Amino acid sequence: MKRILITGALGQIGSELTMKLRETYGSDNVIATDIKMNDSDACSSGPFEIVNVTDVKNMVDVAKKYKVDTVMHLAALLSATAEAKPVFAWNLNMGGLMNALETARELNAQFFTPSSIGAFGPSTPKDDTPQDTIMRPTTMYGVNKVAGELLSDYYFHKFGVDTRGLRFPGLISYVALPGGGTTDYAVEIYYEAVSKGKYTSYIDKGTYMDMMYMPDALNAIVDLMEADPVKLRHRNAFNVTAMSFAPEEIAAEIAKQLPGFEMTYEVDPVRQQIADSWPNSIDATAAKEEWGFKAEYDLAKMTKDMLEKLRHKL
Ligand code: AKB
Repeated sequence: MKRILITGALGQIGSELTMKLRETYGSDNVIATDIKMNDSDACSSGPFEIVNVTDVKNMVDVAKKYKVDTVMHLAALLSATAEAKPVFAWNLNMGGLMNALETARELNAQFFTPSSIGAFGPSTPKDDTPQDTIMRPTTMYGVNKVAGELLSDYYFHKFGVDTRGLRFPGLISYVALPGGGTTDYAVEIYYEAVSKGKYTSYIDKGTYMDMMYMPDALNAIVDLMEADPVKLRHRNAFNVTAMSFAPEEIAAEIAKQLPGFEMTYEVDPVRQQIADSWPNSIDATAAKEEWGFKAEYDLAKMTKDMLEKLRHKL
């Protein structure tokens, strides 16, 4: 049985991952932490502690209090916010990661942190981007993610910390909204489709990016963390993806299921430039071969579920 500390537990991934892990490993065995509390289930359904990830003592003290054997470090700024506040992003994303790795080292704990398609850059092959390839990102977020992958590998080789990671595409969910990402349009579009019947996209037509529905992302985290280490040739971090689409394709799928839906464009140059520097589609063969990664949701199935869930929620 695992005993897991999660940082960033109230964020887009954390709020759902906390609930899934509590169902899987028991509520008392999943310690949710974040910089502040809110009234979500992640706070009320099990142990919750305030943790500032830039304060290593704070993190280690909480980890020791609960005797955790796994650290899942999710607290980070996403790509667009990091681009607007690069120094803050470096300090939070890299400082927080270093502190979380140190916490894992001190407690001899297993470690997970997400990387991203943002770790790739304009000189990376754009289609079917391989697992091992050129990684020269041009965004602060991407620089943080590549450095984070290398640092996580370093902690594995140097200190024997069982570090594992996933290069996530844009994650789509009806539970918690993302904030400050480039792929956020693919979440917002569903909310506005249901509430207003129309959406103005800040990403231009013809811009392909990988995406994944949250249930697949949560399963991927659990499966990777349960995977037999002997089978892992890679660790930090595995390409994973479920679909790749451009704004006009998600709009067409929504219109099929919600007749009358309309989309217009008002391109944001900053987020468009970030999107243009990322792959069109990535290749997840290594994840499939080394630990059996699979995704259940394609664009049509995800759209059906998103629209159904949001009709009840909004
Ligand atoms: C972002 O857009 O910044 C994130 C990501 C792909 O890492 N969703």
